[in-house]
Amino acid sequence: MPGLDEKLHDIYDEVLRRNAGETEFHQAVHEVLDSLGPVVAKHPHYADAAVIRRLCEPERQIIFRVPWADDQGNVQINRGFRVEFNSALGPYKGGLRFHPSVYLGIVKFLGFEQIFKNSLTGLPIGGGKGGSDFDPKGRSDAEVMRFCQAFMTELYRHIGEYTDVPAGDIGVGGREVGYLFGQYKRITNRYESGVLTGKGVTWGGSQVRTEATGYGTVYFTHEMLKARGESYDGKKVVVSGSGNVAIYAIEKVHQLGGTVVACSDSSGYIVDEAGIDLDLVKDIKENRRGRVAEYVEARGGGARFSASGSIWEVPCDIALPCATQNELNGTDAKALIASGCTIVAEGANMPCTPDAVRLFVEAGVGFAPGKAANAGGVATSALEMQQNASRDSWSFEHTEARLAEIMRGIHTRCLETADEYGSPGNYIAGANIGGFIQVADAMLALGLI
Ligand code: NDP
Ligand code: 2IT
Repeated sequence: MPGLDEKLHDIYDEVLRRNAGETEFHQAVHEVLDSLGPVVAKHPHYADAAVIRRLCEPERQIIFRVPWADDQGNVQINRGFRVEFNSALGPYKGGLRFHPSVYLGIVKFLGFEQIFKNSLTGLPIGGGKGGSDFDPKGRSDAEVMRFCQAFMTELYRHIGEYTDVPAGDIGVGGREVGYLFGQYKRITNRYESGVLTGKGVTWGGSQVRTEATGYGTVYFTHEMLKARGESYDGKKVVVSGSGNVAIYAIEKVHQLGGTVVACSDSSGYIVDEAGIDLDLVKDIKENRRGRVAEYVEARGGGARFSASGSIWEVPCDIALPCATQNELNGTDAKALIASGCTIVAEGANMPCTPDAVRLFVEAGVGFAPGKAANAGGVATSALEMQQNASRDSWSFEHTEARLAEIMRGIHTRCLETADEYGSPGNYIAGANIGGFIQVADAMLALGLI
């Protein structure tokens, strides 16, 4: 790929060579290296001390067999992963993803992004990610439980409050974290609350963790709007996905006076110009574990479902991709720009392709990368760890106020860093450089380890 300065180009070549076929990981590394030119120009010691090369190599990668029995008694074999990427700032921290597309390249891209995201929160957490190619769709509750127990039967030996603290991601929510925590507790005979986050509030979880990623993304865009003298009032918003992040992004947009007119799942998207009825979406996705298509029948009126085409063809002022990686491409970006969209923030991890990002930047669309915009989830996980460590639990209001403050802090840090390194207003540069410097300085302080 073009555009990298010579030292960074060599590092990128080495990443390509050593991680063949892991295209999402290559993409995530390129995105960061692309921002670091002005940093190594100003501070050559980062390149000379091989900090960047070390950052691109995970500290530890664990791959394991997950054998379990389905409801018919058939043996199923899945593959489990935990990539412990960087622990310079704190214990490895990041979610677990259960989705059939999961392979090492996806876990590594997510773990790599997590390093910089976690650094941006200003909280003491390193970066990691894990998951499995297990597909929860169509599985009974008992099957999901047996799978989670089998997964934890290997994972437990690698994690701990001071070592590595997993949480949820795609396909892993409160139910799965419950089964995982239960098995950890059984195997270790320890009520070690701080080993996992995203727990239920009655057994060591934090208020607001469920809402935090979606709420945080909307808080971040609210700061972007304020920086332009605008607000959410009267804004038309499109949110892709209908999972944890999407649902609570929709909730907060509505609370702030905007209207979400479309959302989606992997089978298609729904449009409701009157505003998405969130209670109905929650019932379909959280209770019934159904498909968004069911919305149209239940809602009637002007709502429609489309199984083909792209949700990004729906005109909007603000677009929040909250489903999965590379779900918004160059064609989608052109459609959004043509419809007058002025802000795009990544609620998901790396949902916009490099092409789409380039088009947004060229068109002057305010673009917030996931590392900054979706950091509210992991930040609230770190608040959950704080509460677990002090055997305390905070109120919803207090926790939400902390989240809002953290998102404001990340927004300010992005803009100040972007200014300092010659890219005023560029949230991509701000997030990548801001996240990098703190980790890199810690790595230098800790010596060659
Ligand atoms: P969920 O599993 O709760 O929801 C995922 C949503 O995205 C579902 O609507 C799902 O549709 C859709 N989706 C998933 N994969 C695909 C695909 N390949 N193609 C089309 N649609 C897809 O996950 P989350 O909401 O937790 O995660 C969404 C994104 O946010 C991910 O990128 C995740 O990494 C990121 N994220 C999550 C955080 C968290 O705290 N949970 C924190 C920060 C980022 P369907 O139901 O049909 O599968
Ligand atoms: O991508 C992410 O930041 C998450 N899935 C949340 C990780 C966490 O540890 O809360």
